[in-house]
Amino acid sequence: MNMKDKLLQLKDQVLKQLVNTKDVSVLRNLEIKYLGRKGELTKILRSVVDMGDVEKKDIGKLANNIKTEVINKFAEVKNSILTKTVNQSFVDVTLPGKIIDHGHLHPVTQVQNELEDLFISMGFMVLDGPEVESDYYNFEALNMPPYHPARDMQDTFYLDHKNKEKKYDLVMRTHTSNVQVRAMQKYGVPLRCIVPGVVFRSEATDACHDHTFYQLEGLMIDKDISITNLIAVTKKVLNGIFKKEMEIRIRPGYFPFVEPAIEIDIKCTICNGKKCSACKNSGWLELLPAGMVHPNVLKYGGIDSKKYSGFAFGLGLTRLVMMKYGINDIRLFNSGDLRFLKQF
Ligand code: FA5
Repeated sequence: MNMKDKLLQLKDQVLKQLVNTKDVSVLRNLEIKYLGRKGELTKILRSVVDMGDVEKKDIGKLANNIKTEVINKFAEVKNSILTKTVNQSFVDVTLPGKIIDHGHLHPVTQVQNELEDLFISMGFMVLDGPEVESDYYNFEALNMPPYHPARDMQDTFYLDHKNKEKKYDLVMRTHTSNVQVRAMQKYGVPLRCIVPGVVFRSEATDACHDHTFYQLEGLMIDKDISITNLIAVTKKVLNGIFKKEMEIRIRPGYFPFVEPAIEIDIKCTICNGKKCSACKNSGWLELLPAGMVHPNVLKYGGIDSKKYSGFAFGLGLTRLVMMKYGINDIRLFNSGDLRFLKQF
């Protein structure tokens, strides 16, 4: 093929490709391919120098004309692409804006805040405590030495950490009771505090048991505190949360750190006492184990048990939220499922 035909064929090829180009970056690549420093058209123009005089004149003129035509076509296509893009990205400022989804507090946190307000109104302070706890504060200072069978009631996760005696000594706290002796040591008597927080158990989960859940500990120590104070405070709080008179049931219980120990149950709000899976077919839900602080625990906390007495309770906060909102499976709380969470 002679040079003239080659040039005309190249021109056709470029123009055809330009007709189908809708994108600026594709256009730029074509420009480099044909008109760049090593472009196909540029190469031909450079080779004109080495041609004979007659050919140089004809081919040179043709090549220059084609180059001008191609450059103009590139500019035209670029313009039309840019105009279209601007038109497409036109913003109608009169359109209503997009609503941005706001998050909100988790239902457990919402109820925790309500409880904190109720307890603060009764003169309790709100304390925090470590979630990774020493075996001492989680068990031993609560009258549960290493051999004590009551430790089995709260199967736990031990951390891979040993003390000087080569014993595992750190646990994920199994209850908020770990703060009882800490609070006594730090604040002394009289003492009125609550401790909301997350706790962990090595637990086979079901509708009312999770491995990670919330409790709210309560502790009141002063002169002449009796179990009637405990029942009065509990009733006030439950009625305040459920906004109605709650039916409760009190049974004897057992925890080594309180004596006597009681279990305060509420009537299952999901089946209204008719028995369902959420209340393990009993009609009642175990919500609030409690009792009078054991003299040994007061001693660990540096408090004279002959002068002072106190009550303690460990409210199952996540269970309380289940009952308040009629949720029949505790595992929903940690599921992260927005369909569930958006309902609160
Ligand atoms: C305790 O944890 C004691 N520390 C409570 C206590 C404090 C007693 C002070 C006396 C004085 P218990 O293991 O029963 O007790 O748990 C307390 C509450 O937490 C239960 O009543 C229940 O409501 C809730 N709970 C227990 N295990 C689970 C679980 N796996 N999932 C969800 N909630 C639970």
